[in-house]
Amino acid sequence: MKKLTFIMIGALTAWAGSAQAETVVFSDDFSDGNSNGWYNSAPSPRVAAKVTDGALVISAGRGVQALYPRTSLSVGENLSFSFDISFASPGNIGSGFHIGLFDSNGSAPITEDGSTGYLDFLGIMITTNPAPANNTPPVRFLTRVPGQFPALMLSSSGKLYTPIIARPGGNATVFPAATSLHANLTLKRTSSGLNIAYSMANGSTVIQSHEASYRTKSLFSFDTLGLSVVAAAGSITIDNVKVMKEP
Ligand SMILES: [Ca+2]
Ligand SMILES: [Ca+2]
Repeated sequence: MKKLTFIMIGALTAWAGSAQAETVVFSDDFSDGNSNGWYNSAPSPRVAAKVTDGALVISAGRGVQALYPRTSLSVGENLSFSFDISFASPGNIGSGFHIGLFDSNGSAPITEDGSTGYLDFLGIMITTNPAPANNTPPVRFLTRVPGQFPALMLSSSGKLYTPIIARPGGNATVFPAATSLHANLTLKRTSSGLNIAYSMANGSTVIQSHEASYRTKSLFSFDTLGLSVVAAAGSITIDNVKVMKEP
């Protein structure tokens, strides 16, 4: 009996080990040369966001969204959204660059550019200033107010988004122009809500980061990612986009 128990514990440990593997929910390195599955905020197809040299170039003043399989988090699990990004000419503009993870919240799947079908989306959006002029903390964490506006994330106005924490935080770093940076936004479900962690790294050096917790009883499922840049913040190029679920 002792031996059997030992074997069973061994089997359970092996099972737990395999269950802890991370799952790739979405990935795109644009090596196929097209932006299929990505939808931009402009109604004219493929103008505001197109693939060049194996990366997605997003015009200044535009946003993109992509849908991935709806992923729900249990306590202790997290969803991480990471990508490489290069700013052509990072402009000094508050809330100039946005990263978001959203839940379509029962809306029909988006299948076209310039869609106005985002009205009821829920989600978390972070904004930062790509080139702050002084030491003012530039990073804001926001939640979307559903039922207010049919587009998703170009505007971060108070009517469309509510701050999770009143004061912006994070390091006031000027992003180097035309340099590949690595961005990460991770949402971890806790017993009281979500822990939100954002970082931007240049090589192995983290040049901007911020973290906060958000009390929620319901926002634990996500199926849409988004990125946008306001006009004065310059165009951006993104690559190696990945959404992972991790235990
Ligand atoms: Ca593609
Ligand atoms: Ca690529």
